[in-house]
Amino acid sequence: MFKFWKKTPKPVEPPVAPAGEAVAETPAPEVAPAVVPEAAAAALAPEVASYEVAAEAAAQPAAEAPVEEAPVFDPPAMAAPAAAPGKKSWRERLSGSAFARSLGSLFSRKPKLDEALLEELETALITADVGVAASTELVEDLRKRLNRREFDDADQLLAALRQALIELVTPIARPLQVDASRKPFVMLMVGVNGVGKTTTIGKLTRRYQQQGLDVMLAAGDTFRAAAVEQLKTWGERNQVPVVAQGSGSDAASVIFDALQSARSRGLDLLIADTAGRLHTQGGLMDELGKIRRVLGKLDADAPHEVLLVLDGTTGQNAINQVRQFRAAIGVTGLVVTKLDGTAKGGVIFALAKEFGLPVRFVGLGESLDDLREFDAAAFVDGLLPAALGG
Ligand SMILES: Nc1nc2c(ncn2[C@@H]2O[C@H](COP(=O)(O)OP(=O)(O)O)[C@@H](O)[C@H]2O)c(=O)[nH]1
Ligand SMILES: [Mg+2]
Repeated sequence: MFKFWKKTPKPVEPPVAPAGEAVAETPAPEVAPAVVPEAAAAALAPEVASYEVAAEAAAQPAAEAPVEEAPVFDPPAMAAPAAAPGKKSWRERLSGSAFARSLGSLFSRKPKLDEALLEELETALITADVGVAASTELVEDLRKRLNRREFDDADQLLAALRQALIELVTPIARPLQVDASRKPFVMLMVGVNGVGKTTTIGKLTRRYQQQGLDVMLAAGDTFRAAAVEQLKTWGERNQVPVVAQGSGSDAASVIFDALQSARSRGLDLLIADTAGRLHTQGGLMDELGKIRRVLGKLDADAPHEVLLVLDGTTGQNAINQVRQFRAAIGVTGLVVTKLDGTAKGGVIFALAKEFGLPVRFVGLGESLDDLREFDAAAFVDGLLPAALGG
């Protein structure tokens, strides 16, 4: 197993990898170290579907392969996360959020329709990360309608709130369309550390495979060896090839190689991981721009989707992250993870109000099933008291 990767213990210095900006700007062919020898590439083809076959490739002279040191695959780590016994509902997943709990307790008291209720509602929304702008606007609209005597009781006001919340997020519930005419369609995952980029890649791999797409992964988080290993584990689980170089290598070069390899094999989808980074890390933020420029040498439109992954528990900080990553590389879609558990739940409304960027997926837990396409009504109903019915 993994002999191919074990093969060459020589120092990892990608032969013609774009080591710096200057090199990255050279014409594509020179930037293109084959990440794997052709034979190994073939051995990794999805239809072969086994890393055993890489042993054959190991028999090849490993001359030009920028191979990293022996990532011995650890079988216990391979145990797939227990598939949820029966997919959990949005409400089951979201009911623990501050949003669901505070609105639930507010309306279960059968409150009187008055200014105090509106103020309490506004506080509850702001506290649940809906953001001041969106909360104020929502409540202001309810206040007008209350004054026009549109509501007979608190339940009617709640129903109006539900409608307004759905209207707020419906425009951003735009699923990601993997354009089949792009071969491969290139998806780049970006975000700060620990938000769930790599885990989401694992879940997306499974999802797209089930849709019949041939997927390849690129280990563009070259910062930590563990990050490369984590992605390979997902590759192994799903039996898809993972293009990687040693940790410390150039991320743009790894992803460029992967695109070349995926293209030459006619694969449908390339999903590239990247290292977590903060806007304060100027060099790392610049690296994103470099990734785009280098990919552009092979496909002017790549990456076709830049997915910014946001941790749903970070609240308003998510807004800043969108600004920063938009400026650094441009963002075409969002994934909001960890909405289960301790998330306050409201950040998606704040994002909708502020940016209008599509939320492609949400993470409602750690199992494979828990990455869902964002569904505006299901989401809102998962947050609001069940009595509302939906
Ligand atoms: N509860 C929960 N945990 C998640 C979700 N998505 C990711 N995680 C966890 O978040 C942690 C960090 O994930 P990882 O993919 O390594 O983050 P990365 O640094 O952005 O690549 C891991 O423990 C994941 O299992 C989610 O939707 N819900
Ligand atoms: Mg990661």
